Amino acid sequence: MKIVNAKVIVTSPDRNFVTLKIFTDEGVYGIGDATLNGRELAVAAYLQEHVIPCLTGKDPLQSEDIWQFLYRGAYWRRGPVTMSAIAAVDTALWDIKAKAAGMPLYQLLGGKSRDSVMVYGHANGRDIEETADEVAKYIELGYRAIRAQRGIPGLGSTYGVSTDKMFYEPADAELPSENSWSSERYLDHVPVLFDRLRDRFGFEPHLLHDVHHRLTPIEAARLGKSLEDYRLYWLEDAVTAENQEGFRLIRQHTVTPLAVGEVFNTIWDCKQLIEEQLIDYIRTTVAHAGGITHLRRIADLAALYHVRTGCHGATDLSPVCMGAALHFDLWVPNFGVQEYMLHSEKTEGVFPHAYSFDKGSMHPGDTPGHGVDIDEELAAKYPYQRAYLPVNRLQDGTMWNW
Ligand code: KDG
Ligand code: MG
Repeated sequence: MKIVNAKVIVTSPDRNFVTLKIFTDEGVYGIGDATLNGRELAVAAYLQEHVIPCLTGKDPLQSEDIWQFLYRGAYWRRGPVTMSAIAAVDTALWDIKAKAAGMPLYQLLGGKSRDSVMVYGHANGRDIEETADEVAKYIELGYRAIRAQRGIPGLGSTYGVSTDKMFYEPADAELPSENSWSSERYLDHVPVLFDRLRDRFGFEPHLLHDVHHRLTPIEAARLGKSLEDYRLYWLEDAVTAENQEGFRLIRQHTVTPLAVGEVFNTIWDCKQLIEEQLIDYIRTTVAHAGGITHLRRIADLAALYHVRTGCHGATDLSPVCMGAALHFDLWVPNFGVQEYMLHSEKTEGVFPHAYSFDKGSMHPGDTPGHGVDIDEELAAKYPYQRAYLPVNRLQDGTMWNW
């Protein structure tokens, strides 16, 4: 089998997605997600100008060698743009391989380790009661794991809180909008939310919370400690993780489980965190961390240190990534949970898929490949729209982490 052609499809059915489609001489094609929120065209250009010319003529079944060619063979390594491009190629090649074998992708990884995949949804509200009512809605839908976020009094907007609830979309402006932030206010208000949620819903539902990189290690340690009685499933991205040693301090102070990694793109970004057992869940996913080939390596390293997976699954990961991630989740022995945010109806139309949701769990489906396709005619009706994630400032105007 040979790769004869590849193309990049950029479409915006309510939000931007970049999809790579690889064609073979045997008529089988594969698709991969190359979406990097707010930087879509950088990945599209990397693929178009620097990756696609090297693919033509290669055997698509040699996905390991192609991965090594694109990673090891390149002098300039790593980074979100490069790794998203490599991920798209890798996902498309696994799709081709599984279609050629006539099997769902998870069978090629080693078969299923579970019947279905537990997913968590996002409950959010402007205040405690609104968030609690949203949690109730997710419980009603059968979710066993729910992420809860609340508005912080005195702050105009807070990460994770939206008016459109289930369809939360942070990349909402043609130029970055500005949020304002106060760690002091946030630290005072978050524990009260979880006190209320445990009081109303008991300890059965898994509750999760995302700090979105905003605290310092000592502040994160304090938050983790103050949440211990509410037994969170995880506390996510408590600090920015460039400084991996920073997690030692958090770990010394709290037994609240820690999750990190949605912005990581290689095993090197999480090596120390995993090896020193400073985290409990690794959040890397297919589209941003080098595809199935590399994600599998991260998961295998994590398994040695009791770290479980919790793949990123926000709306900016396309249904193609979601489908591939669900195959990975069904197989991976050290699975924890999968994030699931609903895509809009328009997005679902552009990406017909075999995966399904039932009472808080998902299944990738059993069609050969990863089970997600792209309707190119429909995709062409939604041209790219520039959209940025917000930026964040402290209340005195100092630039902070968003
Ligand atoms: O593009 C940024 C989003 O993917 C991110 O803000 C979502 O933190 C996020 C999450 O946990 O889903
Ligand atoms: Mg997050």
